[in-house]
Amino acid sequence: MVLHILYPLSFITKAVMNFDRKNLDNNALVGIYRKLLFPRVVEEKMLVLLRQGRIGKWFSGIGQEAIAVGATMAMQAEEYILPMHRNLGVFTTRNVPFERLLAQWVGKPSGFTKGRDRSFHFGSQEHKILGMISHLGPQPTLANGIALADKLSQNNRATLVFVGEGTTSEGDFHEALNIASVWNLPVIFLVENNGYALSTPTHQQFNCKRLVDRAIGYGIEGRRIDGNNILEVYYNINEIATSIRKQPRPALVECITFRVRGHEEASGTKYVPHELISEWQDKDPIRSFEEYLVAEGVLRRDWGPYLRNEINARLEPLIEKVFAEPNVRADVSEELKDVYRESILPEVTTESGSKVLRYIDAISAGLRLSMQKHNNLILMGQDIAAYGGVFKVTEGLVAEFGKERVRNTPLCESGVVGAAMGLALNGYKALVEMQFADFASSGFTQIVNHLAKTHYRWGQHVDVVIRMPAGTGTAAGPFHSQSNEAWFIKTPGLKVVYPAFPDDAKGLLMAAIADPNPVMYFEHKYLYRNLTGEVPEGEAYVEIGKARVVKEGSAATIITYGYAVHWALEYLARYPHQSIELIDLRSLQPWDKDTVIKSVKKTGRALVLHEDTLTCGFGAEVAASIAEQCFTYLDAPVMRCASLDTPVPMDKGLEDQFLAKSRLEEAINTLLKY
Ligand SMILES: Cc1ncc(C[n+]2csc(CCOP(=O)(O)OP(=O)(O)O)c2C)c(N)n1
Ligand SMILES: [Mg+2]
Repeated sequence: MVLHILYPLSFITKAVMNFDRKNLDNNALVGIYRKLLFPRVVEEKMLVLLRQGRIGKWFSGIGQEAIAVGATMAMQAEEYILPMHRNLGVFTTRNVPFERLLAQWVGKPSGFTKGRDRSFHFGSQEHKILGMISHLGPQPTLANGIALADKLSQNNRATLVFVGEGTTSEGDFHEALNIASVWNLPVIFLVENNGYALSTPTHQQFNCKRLVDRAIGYGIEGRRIDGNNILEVYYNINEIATSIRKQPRPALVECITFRVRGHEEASGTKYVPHELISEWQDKDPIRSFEEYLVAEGVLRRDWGPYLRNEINARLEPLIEKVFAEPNVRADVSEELKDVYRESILPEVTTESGSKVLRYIDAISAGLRLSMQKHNNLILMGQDIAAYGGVFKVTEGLVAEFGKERVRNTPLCESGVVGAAMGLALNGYKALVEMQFADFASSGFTQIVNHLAKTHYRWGQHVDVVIRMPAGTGTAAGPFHSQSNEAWFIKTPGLKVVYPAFPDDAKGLLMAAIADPNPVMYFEHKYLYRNLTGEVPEGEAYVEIGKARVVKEGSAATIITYGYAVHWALEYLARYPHQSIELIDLRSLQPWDKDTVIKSVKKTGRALVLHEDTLTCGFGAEVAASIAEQCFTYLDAPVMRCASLDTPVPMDKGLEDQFLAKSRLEEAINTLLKY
């Protein structure tokens, strides 16, 4: 029969919904019943408010409550839970006050995101709950970082993360299972298989017989359980959590349930066979449990309605209180302030000498000192431990700091950036080495949506640095040579730095690591071994957001950064009589507008130069700012000199032609002669 192919109903039928109380006494069972009932009554209330137009969207978890409630009950209060959009029961079981939840859903100030994000898109450190972002898949990768932090702290804790069965098709889910398995992380990956992902039934979503069999491929334990049986959920999660606290390792639990309402209320259930819905309504987790409790003599039949009334009476005044709360005040400065956590540079009290170092050695020195200074700093990346990284930046660090802190990762970027974020959410600092900056595209959502937006959304800082070996000069072609800083500069919430000299390489790296915000740290591969300079020997910090005037001049200003600073220096060395001011921006987000504007007002001519391609490169932003703020001071149009709008070619001759450097002299001449 078609329905049975669609969904293995035979797995759970009314007859096999067996509740086994084990040694739970009557009080405990009633307590569980209350916990199970509460989110149902809240949701029913929300459906009324939705119909009244008082709330917007609603993603219903009706009929699935036993999973969120049962699993949450099995976790200890100090253990993190990472729920999804149907898991109200996690929040209510963790005693998050209903009025704060409602305030969150309707965007009031007493919610969790100051009206900046909706529904369950928030976290609460107080309740050890880390909410999802819309992209769904990243959620399990965070759990790995959280669990890694717990494992490193040796505090015998487990982490629980929820995913829908549709979400298991996302790459992040697979990266997360793989990392958790390889690193033996105490994470319970709970798949809530409710038959549908929006309108997509499971047979269009995956082609394995049972989703739980994925566990075999990752070498971890898997269990498939009845997600509508609260005691079964509770006992299974409890058993796994107890075991993995002692012997850290992941487990995959597939909870079978059904989404009896629409994906969200507005989308309806037309595409779901009615028989399926009514069959699953018969297996309603609350009604089934009620029946069991009545049969056991634990609950009087009239108790259910009584308790519902009691909860409703409690909710009513709270609802009115929340709706009476004034709306969030729109305040530009408050909005901008919350994009980043405030950052204060550490003070350096001891004077140290300096030493001539190669650019690459300055980065390594900054890393080593930061590892010594922050004993909660974890380095992660492909081949960074014994091998020392493909460029040998981390050579020797594993011997000094051990493989727990200098971690080789499997070949996956998204999962690792997610783990870095999880570490940061659980009290650590994390630094990820991208093997090449180009590969950051494989972790893009994590960087631009997860790392970048979290502080603004719910006030949680994300203490992660990503090292980005970037740029040309090594004839490495389109996928190992890109200058992709512009992808990140335009994303509010990220800081972006790009040192051009060894001392800045060390100082900016140490500042990035000290900074509580996510920082993209670009390092130029060609400069690694082709540039030396004086570098302070001890701790050194270069303030993020401050440019360096490399050379003073009066006839024009060149504003640049990274490798291109050296092209400008070469030019100036060739034409020493020209009085050109050279500014190395060093930081691209935030960037030092004041220094640039001051210089251009003085010289009246500006050329923005970079290795990145022209269109929408950072030069466009700098040029626009100069045009806006220096218009009446300019003796020539603001000019840009950038690389060709093509992918980076491999052949040396083609690469030379591609690079802005080949057009620099002509650009300066045009600017000066204008
Ligand atoms: C990356 C991404 N793609 C698509 C969506 C749209 N979307 C939101 S929820 C959802 C279905 C999720 O299904 P599942 O994981 O089974 O969870 P369920 O809604 O059934 O609880 C989809 C497709 C999204 N939010 N993010
Ligand atoms: Mg689903």
